[in-house]
Amino acid sequence: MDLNPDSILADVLNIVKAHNKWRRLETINLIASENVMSPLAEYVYLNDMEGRYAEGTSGNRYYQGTKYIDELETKLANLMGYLFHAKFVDVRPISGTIANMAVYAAFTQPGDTILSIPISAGSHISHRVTGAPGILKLKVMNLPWNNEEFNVDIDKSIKLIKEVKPKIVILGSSLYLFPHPVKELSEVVHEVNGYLLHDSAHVLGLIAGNAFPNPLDLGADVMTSSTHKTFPGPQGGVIFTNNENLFAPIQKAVFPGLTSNYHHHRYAATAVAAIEMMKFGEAYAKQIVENARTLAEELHALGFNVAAENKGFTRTHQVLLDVSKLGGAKSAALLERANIIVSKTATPWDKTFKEEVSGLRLGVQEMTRFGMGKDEMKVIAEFMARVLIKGEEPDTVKREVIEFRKEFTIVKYGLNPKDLGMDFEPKILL
Ligand code: DSN
Repeated sequence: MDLNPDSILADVLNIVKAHNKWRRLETINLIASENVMSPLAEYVYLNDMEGRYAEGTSGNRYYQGTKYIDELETKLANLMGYLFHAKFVDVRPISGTIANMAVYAAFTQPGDTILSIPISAGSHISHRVTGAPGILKLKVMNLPWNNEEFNVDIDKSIKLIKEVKPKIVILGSSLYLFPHPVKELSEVVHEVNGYLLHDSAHVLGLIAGNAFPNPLDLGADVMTSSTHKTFPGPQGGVIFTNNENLFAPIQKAVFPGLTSNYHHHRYAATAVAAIEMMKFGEAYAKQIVENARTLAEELHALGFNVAAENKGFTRTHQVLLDVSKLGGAKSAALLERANIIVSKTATPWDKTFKEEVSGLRLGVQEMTRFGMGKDEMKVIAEFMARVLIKGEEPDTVKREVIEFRKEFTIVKYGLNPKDLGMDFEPKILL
């Protein structure tokens, strides 16, 4: 290994430049859990708060020098509370997983049972025994799932909740095509003295744009989320509730429980993203859902096996393809060679998915943010069919993808420093 610091430094910079060029300018990114920030959010993301500590809560810190962090944290919590109809908001969790873990830590004891949807139906790892609940020694049981409805089976779930009396029932998932039955389950969860937690990580931007029902309005006790999927902020986490009694233990679990620094430099960029959602959220969310629906229809017309045809394919940013013939991993790898970035996923009908999964999960939020509409979804579907159905050489398609992508490099539905009269445009390293 070359240990010359100058050549390592050159390598580091080159790796970053290559990544930025490839993922920002040359690929069609359909990873459903990612997004790009606006130029203004990226500009304010780099700030001195990055290196500071502010353990505690606003106005009640264990450190000096936090007056502006206090002000910003409070402002961001208020903004997010307004946007998502929550009286109490904790913006300190550094990720969605930490947000979920804080909720479990606040309301469960080792040995307690929680219910979440099956991993094959798209549950997040932080809802499962292999993740945070396992670390906290919780027992995790599956909510019954209905493949036809592509949703939680309501009647069977009500029966199970009555039998098991779980401490927490988690709805919301990483593969998320249709709203889960929050209203239908919350009543019975409350009857057995449990809490309904909705993980809104994937759909937060859609909720902000009124394109997806707000779980807090429908009876969820707590809503957790990350802040960087359809909601186009920096990577981070957040917890919402309207119940003051629940908020205090949640806050305690976040600190001193699970975090010591909160990566405060992301607060300003998260606030910019929230303001962008207030200004442009409706148009953005509507376009995302239309694009996802169009992509699903086009893929179906080109011969793909698209999930949930009987339900109109999707009501979110996501589309699920069953590519069991080729396999999820192989299909995703072929598409990557064509500069189309997707994630393989289990499907609810996969019997075993440890070795091979049969699905591809697609998300259109990032390409929508770069200004793509229904016409572009048709082009993307055609690119995918050429690689996966017609068996065309991915390198040939890749050249066309790079050309196609050149027209879509400016973030829409977002703010730019120029909008505020600043006469420059921040640029990532290229
Ligand atoms: N695992 C991520 C996803 O892709 O959905 C979320 O953390």
